Amino acid sequence: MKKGKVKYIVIIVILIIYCVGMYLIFGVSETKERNTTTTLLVGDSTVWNYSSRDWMNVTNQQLLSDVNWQKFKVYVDNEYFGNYSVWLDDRWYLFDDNRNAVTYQGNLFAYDADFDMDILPFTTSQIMDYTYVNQVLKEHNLNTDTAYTLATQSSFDFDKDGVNETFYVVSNVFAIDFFPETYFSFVFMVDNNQIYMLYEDVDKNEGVNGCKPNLYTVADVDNDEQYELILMCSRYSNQIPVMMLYEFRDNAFKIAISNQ
Ligand SMILES: [Ca+2]
Ligand SMILES: [Ca+2]
Repeated sequence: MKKGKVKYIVIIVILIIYCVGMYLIFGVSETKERNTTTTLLVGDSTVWNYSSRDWMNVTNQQLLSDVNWQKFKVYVDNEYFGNYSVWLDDRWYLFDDNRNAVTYQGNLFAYDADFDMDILPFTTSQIMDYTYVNQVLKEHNLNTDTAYTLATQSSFDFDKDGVNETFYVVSNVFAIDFFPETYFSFVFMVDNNQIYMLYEDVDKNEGVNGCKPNLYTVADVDNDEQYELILMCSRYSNQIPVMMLYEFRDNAFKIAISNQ
């Protein structure tokens, strides 16, 4: 074989190895993420679409009505409820395969995706130990001797390291039997004695301003093996609640998408 030809073959072989290597390093994970698409129904006023690593808040009437009669995996209060066709009016209505209406009561979370979503059930209880809550209040120059309209905690293994993190939700908005000068709402996670803030809102209290937060759903909505967290913040009366999807990245919670 001529020397020049050998050189040529060696270069081609190196190029092929390089291309295969690059595909294995970057291509496989890219393909997995690209293929992940999902539509989420969160409560009655929020539809989120995830595709090509991008979130979209679906508000367009045409796109919303396209969802009608599509089949979703439905969860109510974070418990699996069934596979139903959905139909939107003043709220989501559910129908079985014979188009019989199925009634439900509670917080609706439903998804249509090309993967089985990991949804983490959790329970909520009243806060017993206010150490971290008091720390947050002090950091915001708020009096720790305060009344609450909401003070709950939930513990679950958010980062999958085998140890539970605790999520605290406290607020004094919409008080009836007391009238604080300043209202506050905080949602934070405590992991290893560290506080990680999700939601903080402090302002002058006018009785009906601000919103009352609560943990809505914990699920791996994009199938990357890390949980995301949906927070609902209810506003006064029948105004549409604020829905926010949080992801935990670079040691902090960030909002990936919100409904407003
Ligand atoms: Ca953990
Ligand atoms: Ca995820």
